[in-house]
Amino acid sequence: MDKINIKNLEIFAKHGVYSEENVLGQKFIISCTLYTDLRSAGLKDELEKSLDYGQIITSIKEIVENNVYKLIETVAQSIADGLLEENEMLKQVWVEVKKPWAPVAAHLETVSVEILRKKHIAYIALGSNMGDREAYLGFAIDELNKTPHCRVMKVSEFINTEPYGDVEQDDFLNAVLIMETLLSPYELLELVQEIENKADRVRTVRWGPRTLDLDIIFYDDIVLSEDNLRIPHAQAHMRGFVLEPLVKLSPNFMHPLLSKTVSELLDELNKEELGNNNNNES
Ligand code: A4P
Ligand code: MG
Repeated sequence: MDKINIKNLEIFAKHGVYSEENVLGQKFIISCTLYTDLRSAGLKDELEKSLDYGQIITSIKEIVENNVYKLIETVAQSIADGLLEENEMLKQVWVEVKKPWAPVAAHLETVSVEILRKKHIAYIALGSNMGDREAYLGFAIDELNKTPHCRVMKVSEFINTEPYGDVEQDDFLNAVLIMETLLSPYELLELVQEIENKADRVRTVRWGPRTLDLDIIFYDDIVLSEDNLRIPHAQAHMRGFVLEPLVKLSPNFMHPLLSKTVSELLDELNKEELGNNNNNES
C-alpha cells in the first residue's frame, strides 16, 4: 500500500509517570507512516483524493498537547485511534513516540514506542425471536454504530427464518451486518455481549429463545480458536439464516478456513438440504 511519512515532529507536552513531568513538560518526537491508496491523487493532482498531511499534523499536535497521559504507549495509541477515526481514507498507521529527555539515571539518546494499528472488518450475525424482534435488531445496529471506534457500513435485509436446532421455539428475525472497527476480536466479543445484556437477554437454554443474539462470523481473515471465542463462527457455514443475508452483502467473501466463498457455501448447503428432503420423501 502507498504511504505518507511524517518524520520527527517535535511537540512539547506533559506526559509521564512522575508528577513533575505533568507540570513541567518536555519534548516528545512523533513520527508516523500513513497507509492509504495514493493512485487517484497522483493521477488527478487533487488534495481531496489524498490525506492532507497539514491537517494530520494539526490533529497529532492537538492529541499530544491537549491530553496528559502517564505512558508513551497511551500517547501512541491515542494518535493512532484519533487519526484512523478522523480519516476515512486512512487504512493503517504506524506511530512512533520518542521521549529524548526521559527522566532516567542513565545516558541515552532516546526511549520510544512504535505501534502499528489498522481498521478491521467484522461480520456480525444478528438474531431475535422474542418480543419486538425488529426493534431489538435495530437497537443492536444503533448500539454498535455509536460505540467509539466502530462504524456500521452495511446491513442486510431482516429475514424471517424457522428455528434451527432441536429447541421448539418461535421464528427468528435474522440479519447480518458489516462493520469497521479498531477493537480487537476479544473487545468486540465483550461489546456484543454487553449489547445482548442491555437487550434484556437472559441465558437459559443453549440455542433457545432470545431477545437478541449477536455472533461474530468473520473478523478480517483471521482464524482463532479459543474456548470463549471461535472465528470464523464454528456453525456459520451450516446455517442458511447466516449465509443468505451474508451472500446479499458480500457474495465473494472467502471463508478463511474452508477456502470457499460464502456463495459457494450457501449453494452447497441448499443442495444438501434438497438431498435430505428428497431422502425423507422417498
Ligand atoms: N463464542 C464463541 N465464538 C463466538 C463468536 N464467534 N461470536 C462464545 C460470539 N460468541 C462466540 O454464546 C455462547 C458462547 O459462545 C459465548 O459465551 C461466547 O464466548 P451465547 O450467545 O451466550 O449462547 P448460545 O445462544 O447458547 O449459543 P450461540 O452459539 O450464540 O447460539 P447460536 O449458535 O447462535 O444459536 N435459528 C434461526 N433460524 N435463527 C437464529 O438466529 N439462533 C440460535 C442460537 C438457534 N437457532 C436459530 C438461531
Ligand atoms: Mg451468541
